[in-house]
Amino acid sequence: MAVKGLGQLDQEYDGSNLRIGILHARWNKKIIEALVEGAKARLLELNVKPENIVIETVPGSFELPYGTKRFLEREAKKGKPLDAVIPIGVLIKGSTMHFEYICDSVTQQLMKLNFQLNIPVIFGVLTCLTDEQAEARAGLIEGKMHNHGEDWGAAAVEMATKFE
Ligand code: RBF
Repeated sequence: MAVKGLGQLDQEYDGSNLRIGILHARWNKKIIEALVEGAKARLLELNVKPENIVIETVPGSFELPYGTKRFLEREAKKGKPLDAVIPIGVLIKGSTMHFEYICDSVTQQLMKLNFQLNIPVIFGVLTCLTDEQAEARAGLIEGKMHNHGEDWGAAAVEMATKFE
C-alpha cells in the first residue's frame, strides 16, 4: 500500500534559526485546531524555538492569501521577518459551487505568493468532500490517517533551510 504523507525527511533539518508564521482560518475550528497543533509540534521537533512560531488568524480560507502577504509585511516591519508561512484552512464541500471557486482561487494565489514574496508558502489547505475526510486528515479519527499539519511543519523547515 502506498504511504501517504511526508513520512521521513530526506535529511536532518534544523529549524533553530528560523521564524515561522502559522496563519489559520477560523472556519471548521476543531479541525483547524488539530492541524495547527500538528504543525506546531513538528516545528518544535525540528528545533524551531517556541518564541519563533508566530500564530495569526483570518476569518476563512478565502482570506488566507491576502492575509499571508500582510502577515509577512507586518512581521518584517517589526524587524522580525518570517522565513516561511504555513497558511492553514479547511474547506468542506457544500451544496453550491462555492467550494470549487474558493479551492481553486486560494490554491492558485498561495502558489503565486511563493514567487511574489520569495519565501516558502506551504499549502496547508484541506479541500475535502466531507467532514469525515477532513477529520481523518487532521488525525482526529483513531487509526485512520495522520495529522497533515505535521507534514506542513516539516515542509516549512525543509524549504526554509534547504537552499541556503
Ligand atoms: N471558509 C473556510 O475556511 N472553509 C469553508 O468550508 C468555508 N465555507 C464557506 C461556505 C460559504 C457558503 C461561505 C459564504 C463562506 C465559506 N467560508 C469558508 C468562508 C470564506 O472562506 C470567507 O471567509 C468568507 O466568504 C468571507 O470572505
